[in-house]
Amino acid sequence: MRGVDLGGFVERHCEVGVSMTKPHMRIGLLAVLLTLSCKQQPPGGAQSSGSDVLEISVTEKGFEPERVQAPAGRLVTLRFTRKVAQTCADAVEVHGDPVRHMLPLNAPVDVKVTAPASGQLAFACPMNMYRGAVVVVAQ
Ligand SMILES: [Cu+2]
Repeated sequence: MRGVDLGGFVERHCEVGVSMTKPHMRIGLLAVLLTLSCKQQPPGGAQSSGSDVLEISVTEKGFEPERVQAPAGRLVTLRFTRKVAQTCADAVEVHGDPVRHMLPLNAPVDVKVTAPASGQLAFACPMNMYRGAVVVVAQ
């Protein structure tokens, strides 16, 4: 009876234990940079035709203005511009829209939405701390 050579076995299993810890912020920044490079329309791009553009800034207070108005059923463009580096609102989620829209610093991001028939359409940062809404108004 020969003893089993455990040397190789142990070595192989020790290699797996490499830690891949990365700071959360690093990942967030990477996501922002990726968004910048592929999906962004140039700032000051054509503000053309048809749909209303509603400008919303992200400041240290959150979304400003917090509430914008649109006629019932109207297709409107929410143009988010994040103006502060340190905020948890580095992205926005619109109710009913599965896409998380990243908000790079100082780069306007257009999100087209259709105003509901009545009431309001809410949007918020991913952690739902800063909130805002498109409020339906009579024409
Ligand atoms: Cu948040």
